[in-house]
Formats: sequence, C-alpha cells, structure tokens
Amino acid sequence: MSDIRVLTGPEVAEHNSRESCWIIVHGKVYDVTDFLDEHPGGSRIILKYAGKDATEAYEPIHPPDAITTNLPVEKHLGVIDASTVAKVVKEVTEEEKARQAAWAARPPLDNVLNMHDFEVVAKAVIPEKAWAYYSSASDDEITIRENRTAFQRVWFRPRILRDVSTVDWSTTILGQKSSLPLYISATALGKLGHPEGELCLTRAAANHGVIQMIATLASCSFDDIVDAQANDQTFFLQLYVNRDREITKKYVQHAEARGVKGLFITVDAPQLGRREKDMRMKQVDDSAGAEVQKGQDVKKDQGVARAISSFIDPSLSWKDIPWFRSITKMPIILKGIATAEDAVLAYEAGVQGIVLSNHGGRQLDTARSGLEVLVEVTAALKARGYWPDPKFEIFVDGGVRRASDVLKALALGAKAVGVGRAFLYAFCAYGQEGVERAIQIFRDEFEMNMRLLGARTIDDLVPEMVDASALNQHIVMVPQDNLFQATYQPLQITKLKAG
Ligand code: PPY
Repeated sequence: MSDIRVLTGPEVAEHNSRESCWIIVHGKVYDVTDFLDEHPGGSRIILKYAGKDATEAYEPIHPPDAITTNLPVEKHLGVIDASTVAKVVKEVTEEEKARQAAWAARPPLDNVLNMHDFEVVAKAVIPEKAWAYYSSASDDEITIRENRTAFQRVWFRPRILRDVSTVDWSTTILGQKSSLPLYISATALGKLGHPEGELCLTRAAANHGVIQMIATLASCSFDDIVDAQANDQTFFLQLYVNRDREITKKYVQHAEARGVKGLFITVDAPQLGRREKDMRMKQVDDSAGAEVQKGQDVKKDQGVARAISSFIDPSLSWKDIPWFRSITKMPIILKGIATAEDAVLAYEAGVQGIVLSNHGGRQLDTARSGLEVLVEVTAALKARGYWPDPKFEIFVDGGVRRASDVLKALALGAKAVGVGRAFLYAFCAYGQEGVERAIQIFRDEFEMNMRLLGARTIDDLVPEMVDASALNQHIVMVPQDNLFQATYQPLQITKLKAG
C-alpha cells in the first residue's frame, strides 16, 4: 500500500493561483490546475477557492464522485491535516438567519394538507438561490401558470351508483408496477434545497411503491441513488444527450446494467430557456456543475442552470433514434413532445412512449400545456390506427398538484403523469418524510376522487368522464388599468335623508 501524503493548510495555501491551483474537498487535497478550463462551471469559481477548502461550495451541486472521476489519480495529492487549516468563521447572513428561523418554525407535517402547502414551506426554508432556480420558468412564465389553469378548464362528468366501496388506483407504467398512476419526474440539483438531495425521493419512493425518474443533473450521483434502493423499487432515467456520444452511451448502458427500466430522453432543451429569476441571482460564481460530463465554455452571469448546460447536444435529431435503439434494450420514451405531428413521428420512429411536456414551463414560453396537447395527440394517433396500442404509452407532466389533475389526464388517454416540483418542494420542506406525506395525500385524494367520479379502477377512467371542450380556449384576460383602479372612488353607501 502506498503511503498517503498528509498535507498542511499553509502548504495548500501556497497554491492559490491559475498557475498552481490546489483545493481541499472532503478532507482531501487535489491539484486542479490542468482541470480549470475543463470545469463545466468555468474556472472562476474554482479559483475563488484556490489554496482553500472548497467543500461547502462543492457539496450541494456535485455528486460526491465528480472530482474523483474527472481528475486523474496523480492529481489526488493526499489528505489534509485538519488541525493545520485555519477555521474560517463564517458570518451568518441575515438571509441565512431568516432561513434557519423559518426552518425551526415549520408547521408540523400533519398540518400540510396539499401540494401547495409544501411549496409555501419550501419557499420559506430554502436558500434564495435554490428557490430562484427551482421555481423559475422561462420568459414571462406564462406556460408555467397555464399548466395549472389548463387542468381547471377540464370539468368532470361523474357517474353515480356504481358501488365504489373499494377503489384501486394502482397501475403499471412501461410494464412496471406502480402504486399510483404517477411517477416522480426528474428535477435537477436537489442538494441546493436539502442536504440529502434526491435520496429523500428514493427512500420515500421505495417505501410506497412509487417509481422515481433519476435526473442526469441530480446532485446525488446516479450510483448513490441506485445503491439506496430498497423493496425492489423501479427507476427510470432522464437523459440529457451529451455532445460526446461515447459519454452518453456509457451512461445509458451503465444505467441499464444497474436495472433502470426506462430511458426518458429529453427532447425539448436543445438550448436552455431563459429563466430570469435564476439569471438575476447571478450565482454562477458560487455554483456550477452537477453530474455533468466535461463541458465547453460557460456563459457567465446566466444563472445556475445555464452555467452547466453547455454539454447538452443541440444537434440531436430524429436520425439519432436508431442509434439509441442500438445501444439499449430499455424502453425509449421521448420527453418533451408538444404537438400531434411529433407524436406521430415518435410512434413511427418506434419508441415506446412519449411525455407531453413543456418542461415545467422552463423552455419555450407560451408553449401549450401537456394536457391540452394530449387531446390532439390521441386524436391524431387514433386517426392513423396507431392508438390505443399497449406498446406505446403516453405520459403528461406539468403543473400536477392534485389527484384530480391526474384523473383528468388519465381519462383523456394518459397512462400516467409525471410529478416534479411538488415532490421536490416536499423534500426541500421536510426531507424524506415530506415526500412520504405527499404520496399519502395523493393516495387520499385518489380514493375520494375516484369514488366521487364513479371509477373503481384506472380502467374505468374514460374520456366521457370529462368535459374538455374548453381546453383549447385560450382566454386572454384584458389587462387591468391599474392607475385608474387605484384612484377610482367607489360608490359609498350613504344614508337617505328622510322627507
Ligand atoms: C432544468 O433546469 O430545467 C433542467 O432540466 C435541468 C438543467 C439544469 C442545468 C442545466 C440544464 C438543465
């Protein structure tokens, strides 16, 4: 066994420049000089920690093995003698104090009654930067709001007297058992909002038979997530396709070897949408990277997301589908279909499913909701004799907060729906327990809504159970005349004078 070199704080501190840059992460010392220009988040952020301990900045946004897999072993210099490193007494900012107070004052979990409540608590307890990244959507954020309102334009047509003493909302998704007709959809950078990140989702999902889609850009490494599995749980993988196809191939085949049951290729993000809340944080310096493979130049001042998106391949096209088919036997699902035309092309390309999605409103603003697209997609597929087809499943995501939302999508033909932010906010607010509570709330809502709708099983959900005739009516609100509203004197109720 080779001797492990022990380094001191002052020794490391000497290497604090672009010419020689050492950093400490998790008690180990690394020479990252040659890696500076390869860092997906840019060199500036690393140089900020040159000669110092970078663990705190590194931790939330990198999987633990990011350094070890990207840096050759000869650059792993040794361990740090902790007693020689001057302790930095970090000033607790006002924001951090407020955050800690909000965390201590969180309502008991029992008081959380719905997904919206999780969002309120998450907003209060996570760092501003995390909130900006998670909650942001593109441009004027019209699509993110439309995702909610679209569900409200669909009304139920409930059936009665159907003996609903027992109702069953379990189903299968891509042939895998699922206790709910929904899956945990991919969201990135979970450790920005909770120290355990996506593992909160994994552990809760295992306890409740819910399927988790692992994000390419999760804070926890793919293997850490899969290693935490229990109860034979099922995972899907969300894939951002790398410009370097060898990296993608390795990643996909590794996932398949580890038992992942579906490959969801994101097809709506050749370039990342402008999420202005995130961009305003201008936090590129303090945050970058995740499970990103080697990247290109990074745009500065573009927010967390844009800083680490440069590896995504904008040249991805229909021509690539056979290549994906050749590298994996997993079902392939295209995530981010937004029209009937592309749904037909997807079917003809031989994939096993599509997700009608606008990426949580984070990509093309004023793209329609997945729910609205669902109606035209099923009609177009049916017209060509492609659907229903048990080998082709249609999913919807975006804005799902209630079991009633899910039931509407299922009635209109979806096999299941994806839920991203609601579970993300649940773990930001209460960790694993929050996710378990969220699942429980969905369950309660399914039970009640299915009874009231007259659906005993998922198969009972048919298009006749909803009135979707207003779904594509995009009613445009007339903007209020705010100045007039503010100065207008409303009528007063005055006493009538007698006689
Ligand atoms: C998103 O933020 O919408 C994502 O899909 C994740 C992500 C994060 C950073 C770069 C690219 C995509």
